[in-house]
Formats: sequence, C-alpha cells, structure tokens
Amino acid sequence: MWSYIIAIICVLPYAKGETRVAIAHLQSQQSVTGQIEFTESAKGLHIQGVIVGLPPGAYGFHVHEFGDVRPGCNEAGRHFNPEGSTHGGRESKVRHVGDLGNVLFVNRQGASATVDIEDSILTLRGVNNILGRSLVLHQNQDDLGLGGNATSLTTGNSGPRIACGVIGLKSPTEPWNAAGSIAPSVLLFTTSLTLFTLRWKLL
Ligand SMILES: [Cu+2]
Repeated sequence: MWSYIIAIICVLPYAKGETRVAIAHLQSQQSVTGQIEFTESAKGLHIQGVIVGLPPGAYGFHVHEFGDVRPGCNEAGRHFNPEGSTHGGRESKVRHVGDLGNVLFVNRQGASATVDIEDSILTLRGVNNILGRSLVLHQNQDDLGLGGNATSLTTGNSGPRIACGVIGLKSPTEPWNAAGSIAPSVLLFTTSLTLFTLRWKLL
C-alpha cells in the first residue's frame, strides 16, 4: 500500500503534461521576415505571429517536411504529409497535415500579415509533431486544392518559396536542464531503493 503511494508521489511530476511552445523565425533572401509561435491549446495548436515585407495579398503558408532552411528554402522538402493525403486548405476535410492555407498581407502602415489561427491537426508531439520541420511562405496564393489541375492537388499552385524557418522548441525547459530538478535516472533509482526498503520493513 505505502509503496504504491510513494511511487505515485515520485512519478507524478513527470506524468503531468506541460504545455509546449514552439517558434519559427521566417527569413528570406528578400526583405521578408516574421516570427510565429505555436502554443498547445485545448483546441490543438494556437499559431500566432506577424510577418512583414510583402505587398498586400494572400500567400501560401505551409509546414514542410524538413528543417533544412538553406537560402531558397528548396531543401525543406514537400508539405508535411504523414498520411499521404492530397493537398487542401486548413479547413478542408482532406488536406496535408502541413496545409495552413494562406496568410493575408494588408496595408496597415506598410504591409504586414497577422497570423492568429487555431489548428486541430498540427501537434508538438506524436505522429503530427511539427518540431524540427519548417514553416514556409510562398510567392503566390494557395488555391487550396481547388485549382482544377494536378499541381493544385500537391502544392496549391502557390509558387516559389520566398521565406522559411525551422520550427524549434521554445519551452518548457527539459528536466535535465532545469535548475534544482532531478534527472529521471536518479528518480528511478531513488524510487526503486525506497520500494525495496519498504518491502523489507513491511515483511
Ligand atoms: Cu509550401
């Protein structure tokens, strides 16, 4: 009985899921820059940020499969698509996991795009985890798979890639790097020793 209680107390801090936040800094060979954050929420993932450097208009916006963001963004691979689906929009029934539709640049003291969306498909853990992949902004509007040709069903005809950034973990701090925390291996050893001692006392 006591051994179960002590084991639960020891493991509880590690069983508690902490909210993860990721970040991507968009960079380009032109003057396009942006900072986008991804925060775990009750609805999935809350994606927020601002992008600057393009004229007013709609521009395709996706998570691509690789985090290789060399200039030109051509090494980022295709859209992140673990289910092998056809391309769509963020609210389409059939879509790539990485399909985020378009961002809209408006002319407010110089054009900028405010991103503020909730997505129920993208995650920061599990099969649809986007950590280590890349966020890509395209030169043209994404037709969301409704363009009536083959490329519409793969890329949305959104054209060349003009900015990209790696999606990296921002928080929380990992247990091995947290001041005052106990490494999981030490915790396991301590728990085992406690249970072993108690067992002898109770016999
Ligand atoms: Cu793309």
